[in-house]
Amino acid sequence: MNLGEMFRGRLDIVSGLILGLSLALVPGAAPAQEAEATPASGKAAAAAGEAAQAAPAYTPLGPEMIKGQPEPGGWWFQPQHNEIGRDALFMHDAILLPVIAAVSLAVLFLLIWVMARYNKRANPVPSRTSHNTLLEVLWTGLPILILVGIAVPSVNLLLKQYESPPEDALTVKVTGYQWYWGYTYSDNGGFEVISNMLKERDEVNAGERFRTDADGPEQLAADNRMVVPVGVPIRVQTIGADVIHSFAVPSLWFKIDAVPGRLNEHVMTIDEPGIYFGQCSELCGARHGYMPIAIEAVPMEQFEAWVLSQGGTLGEEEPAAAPAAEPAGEAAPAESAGEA
Ligand SMILES: [Cu+2]
Repeated sequence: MNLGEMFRGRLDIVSGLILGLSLALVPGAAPAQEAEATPASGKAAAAAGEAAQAAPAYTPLGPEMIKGQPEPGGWWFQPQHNEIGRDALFMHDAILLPVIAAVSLAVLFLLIWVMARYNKRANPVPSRTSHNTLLEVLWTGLPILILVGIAVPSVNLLLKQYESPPEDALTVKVTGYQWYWGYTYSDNGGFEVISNMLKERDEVNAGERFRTDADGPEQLAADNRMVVPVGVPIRVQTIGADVIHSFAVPSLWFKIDAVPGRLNEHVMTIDEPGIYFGQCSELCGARHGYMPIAIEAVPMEQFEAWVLSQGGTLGEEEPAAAPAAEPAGEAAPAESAGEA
């Protein structure tokens, strides 16, 4: 690392600290964003009414469409709903687990055999054998073969999970906030949907929305879901607005960190319409356990109707709108790098 890089690194840290401080010094910032969600969805409802005449109306999927959620007493992986998930689950169930079980049983058998057959009582006169070339070649070669046999499909699977999305993939930027999620539809006019956990009936003030069974299970249901089209690749970009969060949905086989100042990317393709639940999976503060993820995959026409109901655009009519929606925090490190 040369001096210039060191200096730049320092500046990044300083600008990060300033950003953190300014966030901490604006106590109203987070609740204000939460409060904004209500009028926005009200506006959206009005827009949905207008859109209903022109385009096919969007209706949220009902609880019968929940496909990815934990089950009471569940101890295995959730059923997978895309190709990578199925491949990875096959790797675990059909390759890794049998190999682990076979190796463990073989070692257990050897231990018991040695204890029973070669103890002092069974062998009053000890053997003076110290080498056995065949055995030594076997117990070195066999594990190497097993490891290579595991490594080849394993690395292939890993590479597949890091594949870049195709150029025409739909981009959704997921921002982790303390303690809710924001979904920005960069290809659809750059609007952001704020998603908060729905509280129970006895936890809300009069008139506030509370969770019903139509929304999903307790602690997983969200007021606004991340709506995406089914069957097409989606470029999921994750970033943290304050601390590190992690965007994870077990039934879609991904867990991507949402790190402040860094954009992570993952291609998500969902096979069939449905609701898939997940949770923030990086300890991010006091309400870390209360920022569920609810992804709703719908056919393309339904998705487009939903986009219009949110005030978004279809296609790339307004690419200029996207940069304006970027949070100011991202610009800070670039500026300081320029100064250095
Ligand atoms: Cu979090």
